[in-house]
Amino acid sequence: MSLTEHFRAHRSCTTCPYCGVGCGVSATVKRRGGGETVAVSGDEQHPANFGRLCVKGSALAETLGERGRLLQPRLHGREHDWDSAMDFMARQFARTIAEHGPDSVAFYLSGQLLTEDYYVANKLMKGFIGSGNVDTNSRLCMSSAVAAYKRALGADAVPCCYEDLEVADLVVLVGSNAAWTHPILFQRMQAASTRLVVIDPRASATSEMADLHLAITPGSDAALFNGLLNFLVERDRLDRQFIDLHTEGFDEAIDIARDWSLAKTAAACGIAEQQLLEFFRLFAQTEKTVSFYSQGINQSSSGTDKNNAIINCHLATGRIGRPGAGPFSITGQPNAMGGREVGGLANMLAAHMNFNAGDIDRVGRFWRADSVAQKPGLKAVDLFEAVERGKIKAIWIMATNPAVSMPDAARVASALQKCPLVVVSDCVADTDTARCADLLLPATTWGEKNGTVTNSERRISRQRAFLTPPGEARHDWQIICDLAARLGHGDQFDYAHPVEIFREHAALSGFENDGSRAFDISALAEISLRQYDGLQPVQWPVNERNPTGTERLFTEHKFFTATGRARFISVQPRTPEQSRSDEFPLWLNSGRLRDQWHTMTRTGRARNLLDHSEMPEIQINPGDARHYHIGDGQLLELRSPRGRMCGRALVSAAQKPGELFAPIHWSETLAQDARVSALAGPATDPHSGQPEFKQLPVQLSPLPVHSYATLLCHEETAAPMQQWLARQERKLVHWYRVPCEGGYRYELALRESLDGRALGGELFANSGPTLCWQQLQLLQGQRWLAHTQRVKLLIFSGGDWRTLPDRRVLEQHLQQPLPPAPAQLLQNIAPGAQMVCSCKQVSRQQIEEAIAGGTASVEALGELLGCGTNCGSCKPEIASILRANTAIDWTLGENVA
Ligand SMILES: Nc1nc2c(c(=O)[nH]1)N[C@H]1C(S)=C(S)[C@@H](COP(=O)(O)OP(=O)(O)OC[C@H]3O[C@@H](n4cnc5c(=O)[nH]c(N)nc54)[C@H](O)[C@@H]3O)O[C@H]1N2
Ligand SMILES: Nc1nc2c(c(=O)[nH]1)N[C@H]1C(S)=C(S)[C@@H](COP(=O)(O)OP(=O)(O)OC[C@H]3O[C@@H](n4cnc5c(=O)[nH]c(N)nc54)[C@H](O)[C@@H]3O)O[C@H]1N2
Ligand code: SF4
Ligand SMILES: [Mo]
Repeated sequence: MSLTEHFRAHRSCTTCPYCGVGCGVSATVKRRGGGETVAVSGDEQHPANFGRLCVKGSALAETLGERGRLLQPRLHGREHDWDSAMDFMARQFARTIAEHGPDSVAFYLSGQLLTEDYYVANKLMKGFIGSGNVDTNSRLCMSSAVAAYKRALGADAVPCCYEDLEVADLVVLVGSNAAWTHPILFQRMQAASTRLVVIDPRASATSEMADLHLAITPGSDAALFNGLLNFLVERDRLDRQFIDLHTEGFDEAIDIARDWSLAKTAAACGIAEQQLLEFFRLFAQTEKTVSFYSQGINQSSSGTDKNNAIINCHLATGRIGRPGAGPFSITGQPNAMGGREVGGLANMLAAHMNFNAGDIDRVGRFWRADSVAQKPGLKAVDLFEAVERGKIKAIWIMATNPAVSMPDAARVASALQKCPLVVVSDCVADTDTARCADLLLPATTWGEKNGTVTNSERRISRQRAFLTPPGEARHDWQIICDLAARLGHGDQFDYAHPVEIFREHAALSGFENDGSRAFDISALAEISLRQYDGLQPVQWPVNERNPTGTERLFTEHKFFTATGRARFISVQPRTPEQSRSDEFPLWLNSGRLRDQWHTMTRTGRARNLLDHSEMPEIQINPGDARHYHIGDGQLLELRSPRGRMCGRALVSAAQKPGELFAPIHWSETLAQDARVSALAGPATDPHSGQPEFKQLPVQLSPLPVHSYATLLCHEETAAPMQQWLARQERKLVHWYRVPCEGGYRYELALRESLDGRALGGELFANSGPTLCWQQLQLLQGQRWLAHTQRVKLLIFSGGDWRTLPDRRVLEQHLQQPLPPAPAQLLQNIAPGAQMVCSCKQVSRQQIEEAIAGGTASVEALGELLGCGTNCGSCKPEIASILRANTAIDWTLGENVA
């Protein structure tokens, strides 16, 4: 065998499957002997990231591999071949539709599907089954931004591009923690030295780097931007010509905004007038201003209005369609934008067309479909309510985990459990939603899939396959077309390759368009397979007028409204629908952590990514912590009118008094009672149907714990361990687990002392006499080791979880052979360190020691320890450790409120 045959490396360019920045990734697969290794790096040619990747993107290779993957269809828990699984599904769907009509079935999709997957799913339901019941997790994410753009600009069209963030002199980040959630864009702003204002009730990694941080009262953004509009009028900082020539509705909007004096706005927002004035002046003076907004704005019962309140200020100053200026809604998921293009939301039809007679007829002719849905379908919250009420009797969920991410998550899970047919397509075998499924279908995922995604700046990029799908996993588009064929629509779903779907999608976008619809990629309608495979990232519209794509929209100030003018929307600010009370006196805010993606089915596989935070932590202000007698690490229970969740306290001055913050990432598969969305009620925005997630009224109580235990077991012991946990309601206060190399680490909080020997006995009930035991009694607690030739179980218990041994060291024992004297494994191991830099594995303690030793800047710490020198995502935290002695003064906010 020659050396080249033995060792082959193949490099391909693709796109990151996480956030809406849409970074280009270069993946190199090395085939050595029988095995494959993958290395990823940033694609230097890609205009989103020019070679950089954040911590999640950098760890992509560690998330690959077969562990935990769903490899074969499973019907009612038993493995089946594809043919019988699909046959079952088609018969059930056909029967349900025949008996109860098309609206008795639904698809619930995801902004993580590729455009080609999304297109065929939408076409099947809206064109051929004949129901509008296709909704997507983008409802929880972008739908208010969509509704607001449509109201103001006449189309769901993001005006800006990434370069605007560098050209701008001021970027106002509203309800965005971009340093963690859109890290590469944030780094681009930082590199360009753009001035930053952050509007967010809490301090975050983003506000840490800002020139000005307005820690407003939760939910008060519309008041803030009405106040700004009023200020612009009062100080005559308007672009009168732009308003006269290119907009409508200004007078009405101003009539309401005029009420919002500086004093009234400051009071509503809970900040000092002086601080507000500083922001207003900065905005008024700076022509090149981009407003960059995300879930702090969208996830609200008045999110559409909040979006419009921001857009109003841009219209009033003519700051749209110009380099370095515009209202920039930033998308969350890698293909949230692609989903909007194909009509993935229940109230859109396809290719930016709506449910009006003309569009319905047009789409029907194009698809050669005579049963096109005549009306919008149910939006996510209503859709799952319809499942609960038995109106929807068959639902197919693809690439999303609603039993974790939907408001009232526990109720959604039980609605699914009652539903006659639940089909779930996922790449992962065990998710909260998969546990509710009748039929599980194994999907391919990143690295195996082939198609396109569109990022936040309307840029279409290719995801390219470089790995062979494991087991019997199939592409989502293939599974959808298979169902279509079995339902009798084979002719219209006869695609051999995603390029054929893409061509059709592109052709539909241009079909009878004539400039009436923003989304138009008709220039790509005849793309060859070779051109598709070589497609360079391109921003839509891509049509006859703009054959190489379009950086910015609205440069000629022509909008997609009937009059061609942009619309001011009169906004009457509203407070959150779910309100605080004596019984539920605290606000719970929720959002993302730096190193995890959503429900952790993928990032949770990269062990290094769990170092930053491995358990659900509830952030609480030090004053509140004192009031409730809570210390750092104390186990807490939160209750809302809807549900409950548990987590450990993280006492932090970043939170204002009366406000808590919890991460969205943990699910019931990873921890007990850890779903933050279980606390959310069904309050939604009236225009978009987007749920109110960011302001939930809760009560808090510390949970008494008698002792803690850390338990390490191999993969094969995990199932009996889960069963044991399920039986411990009386003894167990809380558990969570960390997937690690070769097995799991469980962290238990107990009402009594743990009898490790009894637990081990249950887990190894069938091991018989081959099981050996070691036991060690220490002052701090007890330790056990149970082992056979093949497996080990290590248990360490004690009264304080932080004094238990370093978990990293313990985890290594799972992979190593037993030492000659096995009891050695139980000897003293020091407690562990908290990692700040995941890439270079630098801990908080190391950084603090270096600071104490005189190292005084982020750069110098990087030189000394390496922290922050790879992806840079941890730089804001290093800066905050540096500034740790300057406490944040929230007292002002408290007084005003
Ligand atoms: N690391 C990581 N990155 C991600 C994701 C992930 O899971 N992990 N998910 C991606 C997805 S799908 C999305 S949608 C984006 C979301 O990106 P972001 O919207 O940036 O993320 P969040 O953490 O949900 O919320 C942002 C901020 O809104 C603030 N906020 C809460 N209430 C209010 C309010 O009333 N007013 C204002 N002004 N702010 C408020 C919160 O305190 C929080 O800091 O992130 C994307 N990027
Ligand atoms: N309280 C609260 N709740 C929230 C939010 C919040 O801020 N606060 N944010 C909301 C937002 S913005 C979002 S976007 C949602 C996200 O919430 P979800 O969409 O529910 O979360 P994910 O974990 O991304 O779910 C994606 C699933 O698809 C699977 N998957 C990955 N790739 C593929 C593929 O190619 N094909 C298939 N078939 N499956 C695949 C993954 O394994 C995973 O199970 O959460 C929402 N919920
Ligand atoms: S910023 Fe990070 S998560 Fe987002 S696309 Fe780029 S590498 Fe992926
Ligand atoms: Mo999202």
